[in-house]
Amino acid sequence: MKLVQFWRPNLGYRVGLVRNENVVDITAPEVGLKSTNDFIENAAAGGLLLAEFVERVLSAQPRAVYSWSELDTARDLYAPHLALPLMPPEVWAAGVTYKKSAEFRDNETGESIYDRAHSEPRPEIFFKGTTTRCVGPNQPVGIRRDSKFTAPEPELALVLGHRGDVIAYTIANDVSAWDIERDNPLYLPQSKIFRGACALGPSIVTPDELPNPYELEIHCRIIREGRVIFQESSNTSRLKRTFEELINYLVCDNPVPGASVLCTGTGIIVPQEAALRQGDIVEIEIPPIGVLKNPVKQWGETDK
Ligand code: DO4
Ligand code: MG
Repeated sequence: MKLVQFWRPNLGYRVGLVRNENVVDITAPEVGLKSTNDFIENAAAGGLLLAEFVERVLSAQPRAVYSWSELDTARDLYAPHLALPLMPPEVWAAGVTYKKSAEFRDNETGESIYDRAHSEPRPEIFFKGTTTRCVGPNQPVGIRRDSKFTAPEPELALVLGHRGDVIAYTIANDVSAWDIERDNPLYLPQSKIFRGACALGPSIVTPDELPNPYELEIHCRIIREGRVIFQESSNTSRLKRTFEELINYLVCDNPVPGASVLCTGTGIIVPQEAALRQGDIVEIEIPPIGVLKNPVKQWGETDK
């Protein structure tokens, strides 16, 4: 099952079930189901899987239907558009889970700290932010004003239940200021957490639709002035870690709230020549989750 959130003028945020090229509005405010988070909480409270719970709600009454193409558009308060597929109370991320990411970072610093985190039993896990730092499909991801080399990190992300179970999958762009991280690994939080540093979406997909999440193709494209200036693909089969391993370390004596997200690391490394610039478009595609597309915004003096 594939779910989205979208904005409907006059009605506010809605929850949608994606069926082929259409989105069925399954919001039921009369019974407290106004957001994806409400669906997640209510499913857990009733001891049901998210997909099972949605099926029950769906059968209650006829629903409005929208076409995907109508919703897949930039944010405009006066027009329906896709939004963040959920509001994660916390976003966490695992790092150097792919060899390529560890090698790139060690080459940059001349150290082997990344290789050690790649190889040792304890994974690298860091805090990535809250909903405030997240953007949904078609909303701008950011470049900090003090960074000259910010890059997208295309990642499969896990939506976690309150017991650390995987209740859905989504796409994340762990946008990172690599020059700040390269200066000194102790600057990691500043390279990772800022306005528009995390894009999520376009949908969340429940596990029944992704029988093997360790065999997913991940494609990334950067488009500048209508031209593809970078494209590369990876596959989750190259992940060094299992999701269980990552989650066990994440939730070890750490109460992560339900509907939080864990990004699983990047296997795609963008060269410095393709560092993000104002006006670029980043597309990350993981079939069957969809294409997460975001324009890039350079933050500056006028942005408070
Ligand atoms: O410490 C570096 C962060 C690594 C990361 O975010 C990744 O490999 O995806
Ligand atoms: Mg990352």
